[in-house]
Amino acid sequence: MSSKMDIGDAQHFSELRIVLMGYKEAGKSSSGNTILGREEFDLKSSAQCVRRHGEVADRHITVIEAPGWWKNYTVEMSPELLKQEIVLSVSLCPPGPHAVLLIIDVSYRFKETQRKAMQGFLDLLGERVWSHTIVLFTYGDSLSDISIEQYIESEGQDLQWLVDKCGNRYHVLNNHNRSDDTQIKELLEKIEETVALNNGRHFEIDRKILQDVEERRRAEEERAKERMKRMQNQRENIRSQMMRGVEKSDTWSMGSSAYSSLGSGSDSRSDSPFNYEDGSYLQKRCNSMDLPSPYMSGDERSTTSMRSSACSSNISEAEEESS
Ligand SMILES: Nc1nc2c(ncn2[C@@H]2O[C@H](COP(=O)(O)OP(=O)(O)OP(=O)(O)O)[C@@H](O)[C@H]2O)c(=O)[nH]1
Ligand SMILES: [Mg+2]
Repeated sequence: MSSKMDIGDAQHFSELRIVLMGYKEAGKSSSGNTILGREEFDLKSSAQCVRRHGEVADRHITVIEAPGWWKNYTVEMSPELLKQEIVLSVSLCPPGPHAVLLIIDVSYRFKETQRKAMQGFLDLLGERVWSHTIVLFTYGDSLSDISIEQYIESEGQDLQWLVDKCGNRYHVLNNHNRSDDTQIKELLEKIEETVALNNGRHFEIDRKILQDVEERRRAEEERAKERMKRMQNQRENIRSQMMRGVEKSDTWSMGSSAYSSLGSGSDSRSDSPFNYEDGSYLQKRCNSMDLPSPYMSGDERSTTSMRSSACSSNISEAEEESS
């Protein structure tokens, strides 16, 4: 299947596949919407990749948004599931993306940590990805009257290093000005130039890297299923032990009422946890046990765990920024 058409001197592609990557809140979804010319991506965070399509300037465009990493976290500090999802993002537009757009918000200071994170996450995809990567700056509106080149120069050596590493390929978007369609036309042309520099080839991730991640993910899913099974058995055991306790307690209470009627006068049963004759105590105990529901789906489970680690990251991020 050839997606290439010749229009005059320019190489015009009838189909383009794009992956958006970057830290959280950099403007990935907004850029996806600007590229597709409509609200295709929700502006809410997702732990999974999101894929959308559209027809733009005579091209069929597929855009994948990979989940964002925490701004002040390097790849080593980031959760395993997030790293896997980022690697898998490039396999969601087979045979592979024409370009990876690395999103950077110009209203936020670019520091060494961000450079390390970008380097680390892209390196997960293999060295070849760099020749298909374009830095896409968002918040172009906040640049006011300085040019993007002035911004890159003033931001320091970490950003300059990153732009150089991407072969000096960059573009700036103002996602709050959708009426300016030249910004998208120029971006698509830059993507086509990037493909031309790669001898007309899209990016294809090393099969070995993908297999490793898929195998690890399958093994984790198996372990998660096993854990859920163990937890369900454990709950069954606890329940049946408690039921046996209720039965014993009932037998005991019949006997003890005989004792109490012998003259102590005190109602020792009032302290007994098994005092509810209708079994409602048992139900309450089971309901209040701090155990996760065994009926949670795999996605919810991964989202929950990502969110919880994400929450702790968020706190650290806030602390780092305020210090
Ligand atoms: N002023 C301005 N705001 C922008 C621009 N691009 C994105 N935003 C805003 O930045 C915020 C985050 O944008 P998103 O597109 O949701 O960012 P994201 O990277 O997809 O975020 P996550 O998916 O949560 O990681 C939103 O409030 C957007 O409206 C831009 O070019 N200019
Ligand atoms: Mg988003």
